[in-house]
Amino acid sequence: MTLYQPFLDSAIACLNSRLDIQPYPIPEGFEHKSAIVGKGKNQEEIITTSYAFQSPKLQQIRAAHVQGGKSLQVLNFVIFPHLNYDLPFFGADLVTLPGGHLIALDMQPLFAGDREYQTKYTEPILPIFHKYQQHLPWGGDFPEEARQFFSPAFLWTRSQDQALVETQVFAAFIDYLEAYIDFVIAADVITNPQMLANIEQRQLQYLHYRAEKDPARGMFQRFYGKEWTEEYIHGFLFDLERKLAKISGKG
Ligand code: DBV
Repeated sequence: MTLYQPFLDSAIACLNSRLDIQPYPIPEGFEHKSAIVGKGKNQEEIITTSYAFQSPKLQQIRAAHVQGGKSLQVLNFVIFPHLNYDLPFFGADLVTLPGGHLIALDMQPLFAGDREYQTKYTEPILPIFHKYQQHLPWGGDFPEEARQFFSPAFLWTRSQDQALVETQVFAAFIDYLEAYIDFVIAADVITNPQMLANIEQRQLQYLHYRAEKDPARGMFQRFYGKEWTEEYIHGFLFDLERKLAKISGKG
């Protein structure tokens, strides 16, 4: 059992028990990918598996799980709401590299600067944030341009301590996900045309940023090549742009 497998299993179990989730298509070649890297004694098989679901209010719930031995484990888990809900994104980036663990967990707001939005989608999370923040000290600098996509409840830490990941980070991940599911259950459909246009615009900005700046791009290119990586990013991890192009007949 690798470090993030229980995170993945528990997340899927939570989602299944509380929402009506259905499979979301994963393009061929992405469900399971493996490569052997390194030489001799340092040889390691790097396996990336993908998971994806959808629900009536959630356009895509998806996870990428990279397993490459003790010093390379990644779980990137993101939920994209349908464009007729004002829900935030659920975003978890759990990364174990030779230098240690890097943890990013947030409900990423559509409208970070909007007071009403904060009251609705950030304030309820703050008690959970404070509960874990004391165990997970601020991880330091992160890209300035990413700031607009994070909430004040952004848990961001770097640690060498695997036990901390297995206990506090695991509990935080599940608490954030449960709180996210509460939001999903409570969310009402948006019909105001101006609001719908704003949601689509912000979702695309977010997606664009994440696809453009994906910090895993270098890693995936090394393991699986450039072509596979770009297809994986734009055709699966952050696929909304292509889906919209298809709907409007441009794709
Ligand atoms: N990150 C992803 C996806 C990954 C992934 C889809 C499938 O968005 C993994 C894999 N993140 C990943 C890896 C690293 C990071 C780092 C492998 C390590 C990269 C390296 O050091 O080589 C939050 N993730 C990071 C970093 C941040 C985030 C700030 C450090 C980047 C750096 O120091 O340059 N998560 C990241 C982010 C957003 C988010 C910027 C949102 C806007 O949700």
